[in-house]
Amino acid sequence: MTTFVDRVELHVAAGSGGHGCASVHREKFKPLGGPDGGNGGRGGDVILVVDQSVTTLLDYHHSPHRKATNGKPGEGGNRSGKDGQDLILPVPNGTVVLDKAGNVLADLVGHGTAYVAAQGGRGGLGNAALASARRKAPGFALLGVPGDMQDIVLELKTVADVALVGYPSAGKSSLIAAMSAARPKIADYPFTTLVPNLGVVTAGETVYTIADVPGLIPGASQGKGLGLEFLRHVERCSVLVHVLDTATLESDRDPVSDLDLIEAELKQYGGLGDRPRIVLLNKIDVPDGKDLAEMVRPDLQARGYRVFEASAVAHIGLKELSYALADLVAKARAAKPQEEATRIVIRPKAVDDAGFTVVREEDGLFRVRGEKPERWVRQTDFSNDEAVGYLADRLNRLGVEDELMKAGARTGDGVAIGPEENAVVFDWEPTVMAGAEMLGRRGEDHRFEAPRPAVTRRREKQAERDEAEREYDDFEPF
Ligand SMILES: Nc1nc2c(ncn2[C@@H]2O[C@H](COP(=O)(O)OP(=O)(O)OP(=O)(O)O)[C@@H](O)[C@H]2O)c(=O)[nH]1
Ligand SMILES: [Mg+2]
Repeated sequence: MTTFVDRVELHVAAGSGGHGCASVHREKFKPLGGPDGGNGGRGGDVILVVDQSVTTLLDYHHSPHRKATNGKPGEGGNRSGKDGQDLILPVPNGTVVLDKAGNVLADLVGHGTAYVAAQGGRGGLGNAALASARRKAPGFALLGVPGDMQDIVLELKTVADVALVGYPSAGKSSLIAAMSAARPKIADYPFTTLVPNLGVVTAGETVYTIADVPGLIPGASQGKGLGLEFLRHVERCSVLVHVLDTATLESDRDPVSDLDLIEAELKQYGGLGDRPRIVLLNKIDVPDGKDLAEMVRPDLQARGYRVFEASAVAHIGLKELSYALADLVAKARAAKPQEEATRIVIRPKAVDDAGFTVVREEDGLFRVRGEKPERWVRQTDFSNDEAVGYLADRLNRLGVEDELMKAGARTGDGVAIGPEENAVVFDWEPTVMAGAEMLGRRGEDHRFEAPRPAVTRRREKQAERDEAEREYDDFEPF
């Protein structure tokens, strides 16, 4: 079984953020020196980057699971955890990124063009960063957010100016070898070429790229031979060359019927009708081939084609061909200015960061969806009451409580935060939250409290109000 490497499914996982650390500074004779837990590091991203020296997706076929490293947890003594390393995955120029449903996420053209396929999770804040006037000694830290996981499909659509199409063994790869410095595999059996080869041709002032496509045979559109799927590589080319074999030993073939057949297959594939075409009669170094070429030339010209004769092996007629192609390429470029796409970084569309929704579902469950509430839930250590209280405060501040109330939620109703398959569900207890506020604020450690002058207390009150107006998220490093 041949291995196709111009389409792979890739499973990428970004690194998770490191957990924040909850720690209290300790010194001799000063047992409670204040919170000093550092922040967790950010998880690494998985980034696809176009690298001109990479020509196939073979690597990803062999190992389709890729993961960036996690951020390290924070430590006591205000030490932040190290960020995870981004994982850079080099891909060929012309790689198209799709989701599993086939939607195009990105079309990567131009050396250095990058696409963030999975974003690393944020590191959790340590208790030092969570401390505030209101919450002097938080006994908790935030968890790191798990990294993004994505299943994507990579498809290679070779970016070349000229595409060579034709039967197997017509000499397409031989032509690339003769016209450029590329050294593709050449052999006298069909389907030698399994993935397109790319060569760079210089003709006078013009430099252009030329690619071959695995050979086509009758019925390719029905999946015969290597099928039609390689024609996607032709889609981006601006000029097509029909490479016709004048020296085939197969008795039922001749250049004209070969051409008709390949044209029929191209038509079946579709979308290539507007590309200028050139006909190349190859292998004229063979005496019978030269005769046959002379014979069919008028026929082909009558069909409106410009006809060239060449021998890839004996290097006949190649200069003429390469200049004619340069001419067509130059015209195509003039008609469509090359889009320079160097070093563009494409990030997945940002999710709507601000909003959230509350929906009452059929079974009476209230479902909260939104980027922030869902992330906050993931950052919460549910074994720590204080951390849960902090989550409640955050949700409150965003207005989730109010919306739940408006939607008709009552004490004891089930509330789910997150999507069906990955939600945190709890019983709603709005009064407990309010009550907690009366009993004593979360995170206050009364051992710190000493009698203070009125002016200090007033300053603290103001600081509390200031903090209340601030969005909690502002503290978080991104
Ligand atoms: N005599 C002669 N033989 C040629 C010429 N061009 C190619 N060949 C031979 O034809 C055979 C097939 O050549 P390739 O270049 O591998 O053909 P291809 O079109 O790339 O074939 P696939 O990759 O299988 O589609 C090899 O044995 C070549 O040496 C030519 O101009 N003259
Ligand atoms: Mg070949």
